[in-house]
Amino acid sequence: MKNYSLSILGKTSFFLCLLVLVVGCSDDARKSNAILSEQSLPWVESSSNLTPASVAINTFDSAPNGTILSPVGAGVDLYRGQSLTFEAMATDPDGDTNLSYSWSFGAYMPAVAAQTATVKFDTVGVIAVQLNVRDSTGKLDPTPDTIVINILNETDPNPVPTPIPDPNPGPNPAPTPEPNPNPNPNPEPNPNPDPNPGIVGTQELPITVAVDKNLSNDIVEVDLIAMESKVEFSPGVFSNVYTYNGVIPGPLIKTKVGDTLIVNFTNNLPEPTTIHWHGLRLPADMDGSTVAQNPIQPGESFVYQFQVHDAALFWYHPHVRSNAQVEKGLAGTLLVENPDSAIPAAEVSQEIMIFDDILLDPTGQVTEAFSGTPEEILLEKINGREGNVFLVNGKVAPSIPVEIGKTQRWRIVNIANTRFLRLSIPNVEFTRVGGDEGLLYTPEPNLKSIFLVPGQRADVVFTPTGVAGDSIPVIWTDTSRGRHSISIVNGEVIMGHDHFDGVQPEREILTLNLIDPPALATAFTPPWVMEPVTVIDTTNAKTASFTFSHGMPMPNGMVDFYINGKTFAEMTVDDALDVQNGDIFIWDLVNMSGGDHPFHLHGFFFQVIETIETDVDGAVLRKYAPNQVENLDTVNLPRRPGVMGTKTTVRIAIDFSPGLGRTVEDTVAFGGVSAITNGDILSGVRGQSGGWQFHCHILEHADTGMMSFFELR
Ligand SMILES: [Cu+2]
Repeated sequence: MKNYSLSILGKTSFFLCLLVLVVGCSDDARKSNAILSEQSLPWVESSSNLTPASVAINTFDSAPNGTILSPVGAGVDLYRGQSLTFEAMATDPDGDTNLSYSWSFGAYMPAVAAQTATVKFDTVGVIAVQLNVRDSTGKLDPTPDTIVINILNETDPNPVPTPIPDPNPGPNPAPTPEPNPNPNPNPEPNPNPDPNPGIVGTQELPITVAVDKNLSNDIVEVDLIAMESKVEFSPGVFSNVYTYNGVIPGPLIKTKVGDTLIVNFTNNLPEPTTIHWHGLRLPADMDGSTVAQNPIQPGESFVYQFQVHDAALFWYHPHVRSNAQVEKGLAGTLLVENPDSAIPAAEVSQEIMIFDDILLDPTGQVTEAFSGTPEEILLEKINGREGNVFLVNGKVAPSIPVEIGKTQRWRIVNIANTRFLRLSIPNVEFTRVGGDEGLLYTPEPNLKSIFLVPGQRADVVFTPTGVAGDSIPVIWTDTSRGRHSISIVNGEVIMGHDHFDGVQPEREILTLNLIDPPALATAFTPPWVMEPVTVIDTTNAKTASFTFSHGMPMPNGMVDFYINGKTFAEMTVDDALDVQNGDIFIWDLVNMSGGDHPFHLHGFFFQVIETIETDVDGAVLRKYAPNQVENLDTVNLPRRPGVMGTKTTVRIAIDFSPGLGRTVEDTVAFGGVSAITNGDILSGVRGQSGGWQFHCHILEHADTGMMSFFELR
């Protein structure tokens, strides 16, 4: 066994190696050993000579900073019901050997504090096991070992993959008189048959929580590793995915207002990536967009560090080839809590609900972005990608217990590439208490459904009623958003109205199993005023206008999406809007196209002033304003109200004043897409000056050009 040295902050350093002993649980012991030796541990030393007592795993390479050599790919395969014994051995150069060890197993099972831990795995799925070692001063080894374990359901070590989703279109809900050569551009699986009988009945929706390895009360420090993994969305079928730390969704990062978040990020993907912190007001050089940061290359690391200021649910995802990387699994949540919230944690039962959909092929693999025939490629570009499998917290059609009479607070995020989310529960009325950027000024009660475009969040409460033993579905309902049909006839692209738009079959994506509460539950009613909102004063605002449109679809599958008539790739710094620190702006976001576009602004809040529909001559057809002023980072731009030439304009206000720890200094050499650099990001003053992106959050549209940026000076 080899020991590799790690150098860490300051004087302390550990010598660490990790031992995994297989202690089979009775009958399965031999099988377990066989599996480990034959197929599952490419990174094990002397894999030809495995015995149950001496499987040594080198979790670190010889790099002085202790780069994690493994896991790459699947990691360890185990069967449900089997046990693994983990043994950690570390020597402390301080010589007092007063080390403490703890193991974390995501949210699936409790953490264990010991040098040796034997753990039985009863949950099918992917579990990242992390080892944390502290020295006598309490200082944590900054590079904990992580092992990814696939817990399999089958007893056959080589299960024959069975197709899960039915990629064929469901039955046509209504015959249509108009000829449509391609009636269903976004194939839906048959809505009725149980898509995943082996997973239905899951009693919980665990989300792995990132381990905070920093002792300071106001610093949260976590490690994220982007890696290739396998997950079992359907029993026995392993999908090759991308994950943060081996789990889908990525680890939940828990912080409180004012905390400094440090994320030690390593890219173990075979392609470059970044992390964008969706909705966060952070320094420009931490934003992770491609005008803020050069992509992090495979094998490279990057430290994201910023303070969190707003109590809300945020999420993080790549900003490089985001349509492909997010679809393959890279997305996680960041919760910033306010200990003095108007909704005390003790009053409600809080759940984080991460909704997604993915497009799996008949073998259970994620379909490549923009693949297939030119017609299929155009459909994915024009309409965005909608998947055939719905995921709630990474699970297919899960069930969760819900206490009757106990108010549920659901923090919902829609991380789908494209799918608009309209959720309802029969006989339930929701009260929306918060959105993208935290609690509303006043609650919005009596809502029959919750609507979220990709990227948006909602904070809702409701109180379930009924009888213990009842099961209640959570239903997704389609929304008309301007989907198009595409056909290529004689080398000519014909784009038409899609009669499936808004009428796709309903789907039951989650089941609530009603249970009696342990004591008499009392419903919680949020206060009438929850959080003050500062209305942006636009008296002396500057103005800017951005049009959202697309070019002609070509028979070879090409189509460009534009902001102000250009794709992002065509833009130079000369195209970027100039913004001065302290400016107040009114932006007109003008949708000229026949489809909706969810607009997302990086790094700053905005407030919607009004929405204006105009005819071809510019005359106002209709105007409407939101119910209340709300801070947003994502808003839907509804499609034009009529024929080409009509427009829908969403008018927003943005305050570019520095603050929140952000100064006006520009610490990074920006200059737009042609001159990006990482700069020396961890030294000096941290500014909000720099390049900031805004784009459509239908990721296929963003990737096809509907993305722009401004320069803040
Ligand atoms: Cu769009």
